Amino acid sequence: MVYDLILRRAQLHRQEHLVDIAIQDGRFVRISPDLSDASATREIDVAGRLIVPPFIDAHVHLDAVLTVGKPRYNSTGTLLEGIQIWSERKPDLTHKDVKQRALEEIRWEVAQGTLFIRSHVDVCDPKLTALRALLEVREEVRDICELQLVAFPQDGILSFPNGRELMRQALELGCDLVGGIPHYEWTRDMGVEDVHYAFALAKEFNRDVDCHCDETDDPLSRFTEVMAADTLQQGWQGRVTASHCTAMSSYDNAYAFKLMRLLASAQVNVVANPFDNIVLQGRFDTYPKRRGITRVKELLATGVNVALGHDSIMDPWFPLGRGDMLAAAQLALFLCHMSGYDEIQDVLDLITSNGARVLRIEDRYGIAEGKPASFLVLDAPSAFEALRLVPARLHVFKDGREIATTQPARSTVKGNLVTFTA
Ligand code: 17E
Ligand code: FE2
Repeated sequence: MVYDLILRRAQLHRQEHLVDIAIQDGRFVRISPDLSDASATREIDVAGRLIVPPFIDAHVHLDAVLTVGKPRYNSTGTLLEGIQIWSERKPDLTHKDVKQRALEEIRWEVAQGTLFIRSHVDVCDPKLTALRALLEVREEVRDICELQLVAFPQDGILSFPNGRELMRQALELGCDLVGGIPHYEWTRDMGVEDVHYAFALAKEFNRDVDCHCDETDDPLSRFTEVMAADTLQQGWQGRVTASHCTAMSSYDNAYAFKLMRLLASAQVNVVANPFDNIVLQGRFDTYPKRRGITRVKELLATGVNVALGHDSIMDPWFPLGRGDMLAAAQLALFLCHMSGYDEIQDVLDLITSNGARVLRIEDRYGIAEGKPASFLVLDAPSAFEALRLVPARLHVFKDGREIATTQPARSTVKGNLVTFTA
């Protein structure tokens, strides 16, 4: 048998021994400690490097990427000023502008191994300009990246004129999921209604739910519990994601533990966004300054599925970023105190298998015989080293096809003692 491709001496996450991996017709067909009796049209000796399934960006705003500084930079660094700047930029959005920026950023993500992306799209725009553009992008990038779009009411469902109808229109146009923003509605009651409306639409259109929820340091912002209750009442277990949930880091512990158990029993996923959370939260504090990222480690210990998003790449909320989910994972490791050896292994799951569960793509995700041959070759031998170095993604494959390659940077110190490569 001559396979299409064989990877030799591959390290898989959490496995002890190296394996050879054979790929045929776009799928993994054999994974075995030794395929030395088999050959292939192309063979790559990965020499003990880590092979992982593609990274997943479970939360980003592709309509806003690469707009930083236009019309102005965020000087307070708050979420609120970010929303204000975005509302000034929104009237100037054009179909072409949104498409060009989104496509550029998707290329950055793909180059670095992220092949599944869930993007929120602001629908508080009577013309739905960004949504129409991103619906086209979703189709145009299919050969390199799978994109899910969430109808996201940035200015509120109840607090924005015609908000309910715009959400409905977004779903009719083909949005994949229903979003929400309860903590930003004018009142607590309106926030509760924001969540109920998202679930009602989800039921009507048979869609999953992913709301921005409790993205604030206000310890009294308690809408994640409403999402969990609606999930249970509607029988939507496994189909719901609460994004950000930064208030959870400010809740009283007694309440936080009650909530985390409720989320676990409702099988609600939580997505944290380390770049934006650490930059946007804590802005009304002096010292000590809250970190503002949700309780990732404790949620995992309670049995809640947690994944990560990049959230922003050069936009009114976060001016920096390069679309690298491995860098996001490294930051989460620092911010969430997940530096124990086993915890470092878990951090890799946040941008791989846990993300796959959020996006509900598990049937076609992972390195196993029969699954589509989508994977990355990292220039590191383990999760530990990958999170230490944030190394190059040497090869990026989707369905057996190589779609990106990167040459690692090499440094040489010209003294007489060391040659250091990184
Ligand atoms: N909008 C929002 O409400 N929160 C965010 N973190 C971003 C946009 C990036
Ligand atoms: Fe977000």
